Amino acid sequence: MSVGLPHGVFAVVTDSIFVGCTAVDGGGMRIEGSRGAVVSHCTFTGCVATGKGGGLKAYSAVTHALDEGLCLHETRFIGNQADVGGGLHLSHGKTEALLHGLTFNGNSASTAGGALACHGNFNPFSGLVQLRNSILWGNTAPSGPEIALLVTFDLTVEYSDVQGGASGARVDPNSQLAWLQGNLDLDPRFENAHMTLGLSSPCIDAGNSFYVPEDRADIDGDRIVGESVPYDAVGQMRLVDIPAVPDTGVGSGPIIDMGAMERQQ
Ligand SMILES: [Ca+2]
Ligand SMILES: [Ca+2]
Repeated sequence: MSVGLPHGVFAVVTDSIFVGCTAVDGGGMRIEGSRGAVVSHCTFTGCVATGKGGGLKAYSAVTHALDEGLCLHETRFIGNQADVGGGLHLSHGKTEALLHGLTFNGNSASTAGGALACHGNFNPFSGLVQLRNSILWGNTAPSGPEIALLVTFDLTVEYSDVQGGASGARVDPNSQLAWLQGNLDLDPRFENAHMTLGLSSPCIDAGNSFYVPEDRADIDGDRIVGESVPYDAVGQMRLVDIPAVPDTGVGSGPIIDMGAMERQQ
């Protein structure tokens, strides 16, 4: 079953697994012109869209423009397929999204954006998306196997491991890709199909702990939404230090790992 989130609502979807779902757009989930949305602690796997967004498509219509933004975090996209945006597709101007703690692996697009495609239609409004503490690795597409910025879209990337780096992304002439601090282009050394990081992974203790978003979905059920998100994508502690691994990231305590899965020991 796929889930569609319509105009005008503020949607919170958390702690869910979307397996083998199919749709024209948004194989697992489609968010269409919602007031805003939080999607966290989810897994999209084996979902197929014949159009856009194999796992998830989020789209801001002109009058319902995700005014309160999209926060998509601590979520895995594994082995999804689409024409554009094999894992995730964000479209139209005025979409503002924060993407944090995501892992994309094995997603494919037949046209562009194997992991992530951002498509802005309405000049001069460009969408603005911030991608932080994430891993995009082992995804495929003829153009932009990890990232495609189509028509007009701005994306910033920080403390993320992206195969092929900035030069591997497709960036259309009116789009901008800002490659900021802390990024890697190194094999994340997943040790299993859950995308757990192997102990030799360069992504361990390599993120920026200050970027952990607020727990707006209250994933730990303590009715405190202003604290930082306590869990990774599968409910393990989010901030864990691995003493044997040098801390290459940033933070005042344990350093977050890149991706959706925190190495626990
Ligand atoms: Ca860590
Ligand atoms: Ca460490």
